[in-house]
Amino acid sequence: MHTMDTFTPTPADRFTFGLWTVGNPGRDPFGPSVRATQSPNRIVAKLAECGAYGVNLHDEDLIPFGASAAERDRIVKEFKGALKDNGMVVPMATTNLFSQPIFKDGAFTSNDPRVRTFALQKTMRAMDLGVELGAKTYVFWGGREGTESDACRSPIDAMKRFRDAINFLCGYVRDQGYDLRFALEAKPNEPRGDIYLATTGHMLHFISTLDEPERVGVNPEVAHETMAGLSFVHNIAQAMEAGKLYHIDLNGQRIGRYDQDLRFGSEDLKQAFLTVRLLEGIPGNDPYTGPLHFDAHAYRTEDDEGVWEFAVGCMRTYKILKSRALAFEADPDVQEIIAERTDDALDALLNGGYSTEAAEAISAASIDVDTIAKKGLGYERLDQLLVEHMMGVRG
Ligand code: GLT
Ligand code: MN
Ligand code: MN
Repeated sequence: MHTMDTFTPTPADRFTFGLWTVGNPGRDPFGPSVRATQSPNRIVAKLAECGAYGVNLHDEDLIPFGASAAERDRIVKEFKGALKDNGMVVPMATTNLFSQPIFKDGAFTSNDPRVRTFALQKTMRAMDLGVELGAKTYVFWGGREGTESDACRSPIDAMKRFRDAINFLCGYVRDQGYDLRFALEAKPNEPRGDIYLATTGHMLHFISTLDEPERVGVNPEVAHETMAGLSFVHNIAQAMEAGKLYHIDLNGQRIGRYDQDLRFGSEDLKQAFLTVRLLEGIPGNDPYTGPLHFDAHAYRTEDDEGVWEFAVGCMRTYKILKSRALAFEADPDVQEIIAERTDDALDALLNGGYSTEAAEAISAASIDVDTIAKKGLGYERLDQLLVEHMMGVRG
């Protein structure tokens, strides 16, 4: 399909896709499927052919809702065979707590204790499945944990119920001795009018209120933070700095729209460039070393061939942006502008924390306010260099 070059994806790049992503048949609220439903085993083989490292899944992506134990075991056995034959792994698993009608008013936050019980039951079974397939990360996306009318329940009770569920499931994982971390995925709205814990920042605080906060991190998605009009780079930076970026959902999105889940880098290329730069640790931070997951799908205009063009496109764009980011960082003109302005005495003071002596020294420091205020910072030049590197005319 593509000629091999330095941007051809390989398993060493750690790229993953959900079964639901490349398996998306193009159904939307206005029309039915336009592509055939693919078997999970075919998806595994095709992804391997494209150079992906692994595949992620919801319980129901693999095992139809209501399947018998015998049917489940047969499907799992065949799926494991497909993984082995194609050298693919399952790094992440999750539960579908949004499709079945019983979850129409949420799962863990539902007012009905029977729904909450069923949600825990389904999640424990899906965790067993994920662990059996080798998953090390378990994602929680609260798809229907939200409201159209907040008169239906106290949002304070919703927080408590969500916390109780995550605490309970941490207990289950401990009890089973599973090596599994949780990654919470935020989204501001859709399919509900408002979804609880709307952004990655909300999730980060929520995690600090859990019984076992070390087990739990975040799974930020480009589209979801962009829908809320937020900077994806700032979101992941906060998560990385807190040691909480346990997983990531890469895709493309334009602000103010429904959840588009477009091919990575197909919108807001500058944000995508800065995202890759940060994930790879290019400015000097600790890199993100987990799987690079694309939670996206092909346009509804596409046939099967277009789906695999889409998948390869996500991965190639990531690799191309990485090489562009390295070239940008190595450019002396760039370095000259971003080089940290240092002052050994002031730096020591600022990094030393509070003491009475430091307060006195800071009070006494003489700062040339006018000179500093007058000087331009060169960020127009810096951003133009960034754009030129992205467009491939430098480096
Ligand atoms: C669903 C959602 C995604 C989540 C998936 C995990 S399912 O497609 O739109 O953002 O990451 O449940
Ligand atoms: Mn997602
Ligand atoms: Mn999305």
